[in-house]
Amino acid sequence: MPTTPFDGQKPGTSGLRKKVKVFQQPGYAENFIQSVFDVVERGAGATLVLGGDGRFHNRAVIQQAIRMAAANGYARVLVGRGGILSTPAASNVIRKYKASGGLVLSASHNPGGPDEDFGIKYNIANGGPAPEGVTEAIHARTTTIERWLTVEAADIDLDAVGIVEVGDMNVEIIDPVADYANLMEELFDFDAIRGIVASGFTMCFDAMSAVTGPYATEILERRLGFAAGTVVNGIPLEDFGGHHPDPNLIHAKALHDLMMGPDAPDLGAASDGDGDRNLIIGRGRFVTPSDSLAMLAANIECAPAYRNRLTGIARSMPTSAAADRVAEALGVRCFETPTGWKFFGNLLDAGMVTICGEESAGTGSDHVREKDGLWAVLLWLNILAVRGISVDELARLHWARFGRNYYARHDYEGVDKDGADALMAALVAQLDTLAGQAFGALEVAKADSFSYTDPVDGSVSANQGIRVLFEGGSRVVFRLSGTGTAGATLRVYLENYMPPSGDLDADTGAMLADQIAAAEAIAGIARHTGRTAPDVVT
Ligand code: VG1
Ligand code: CO
Repeated sequence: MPTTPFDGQKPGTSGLRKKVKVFQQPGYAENFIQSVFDVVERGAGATLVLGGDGRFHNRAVIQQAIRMAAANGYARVLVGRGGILSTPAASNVIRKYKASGGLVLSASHNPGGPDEDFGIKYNIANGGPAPEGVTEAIHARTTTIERWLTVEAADIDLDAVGIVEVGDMNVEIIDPVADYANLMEELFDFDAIRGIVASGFTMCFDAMSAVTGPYATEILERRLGFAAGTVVNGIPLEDFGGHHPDPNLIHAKALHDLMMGPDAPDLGAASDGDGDRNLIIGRGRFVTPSDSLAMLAANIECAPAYRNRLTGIARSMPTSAAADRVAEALGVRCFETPTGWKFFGNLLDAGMVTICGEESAGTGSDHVREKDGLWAVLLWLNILAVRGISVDELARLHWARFGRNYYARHDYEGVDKDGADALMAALVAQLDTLAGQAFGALEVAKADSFSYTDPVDGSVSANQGIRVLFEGGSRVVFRLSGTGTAGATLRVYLENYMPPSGDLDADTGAMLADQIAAAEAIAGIARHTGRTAPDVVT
């Protein structure tokens, strides 16, 4: 007798994401949370961390999760004041206070509000997203669950730091910013950054009315001395001011325009709804996330906490191979994982990699087990301060040494799910015959469906995207999003490598024109989706 409207939807790349209206159905969030509590490992006296990006419905779910945690035998819950914890800050709190795990409430860069998106994700004791084995178990539980447990208790005051009791459990409301800001101060050379700020280095940080506002204001303006007003859109709003809190060139267009204009500060940066993504733009120079990973890795020695301890670099499969060249030059290992931060967890725990990144504006390191937007901004600042150069100069020097991976991602959003599935099925059906075929100027060298075997626990994740590699080293990758909430989203990733001897200052669109044409010819995007152009190019 299932007591729930939960439709057994599999949690995607980053947990469960649905429209707020779906989450508001009686028993829906409760089913998912109870399924988590039923299957995850924890000892007696366990601590749970709770926090979210502050979007609409955040507080309601936090109050309910507190009552349910009390009924499920947790001894202590740590909640960010106001129900706020950025995703990387939640990861840090889980690790620092040795919690058995945490519930992170967010739909990341998706819009918020009564008619928009909500999400819940479970992070394990290492502070990272639950690995596939755990998410599979949670999902299996949601299909059989018949009850959820709660205590009868009134809502608590989420805005007052301190300790209250709910049932037999202590609820501790903590400052969401302090622990995180202290960690950043331990990792980076704040004196060096203060030095360039004092000599006139300027920046603009767009918090996109999302969770990073309070974090950025504390760290950039209060601790590093950037002028008041450096952080814009710094107050978290339940609907993000009606915008997509997605730090890309479309949704952070105002920042991009500023950085390309005459009044550009030295650095422009932004983060997403839950604070785990980052956008980096120098004066007149956009840095692709794939390049950012490579450039940060190549210069990581500038940051005190990383000196002499780079063991390896990991990137998700669709991320460009720019980082691979850095790993090779530095003599450290390089790993290619499926999309989603959870795949970096084992590598980080085993000390096999120090820095990780994804093409989708995610970069992070072994300091927590999530990607971390402000961390990436601070590492950039640390590097620029120590090297005393601009973002543009750093990028040019990097390409002159390693070559340049021209790169773009084309997203076809909200397409018909059957069409998207048919497109992927047709790609799979062609895999064995693609090699040797020519598409315009390009000849296919190899095509496969990406499958990953975790080098630590041996688990296998198959069907993680279709890779088409061309002679000469360029490539196209196709995969369907696991985070959308409407229809399907097709992502097409395009990459073309230019060695140091080639043209390092070309237009990205022109450099990828052959790959774009080949992608259409191979996948029949227009035929399957009815779309002749992507909705978003990043
Ligand atoms: C997207 C990105 C992926 C990222 C995931 C979660 O997933 O492509 O790289 O890890 O979002 O990021 P998908 O399945 O839609 O391509 V976040 O900031 O939403 O936690
Ligand atoms: Co995010």
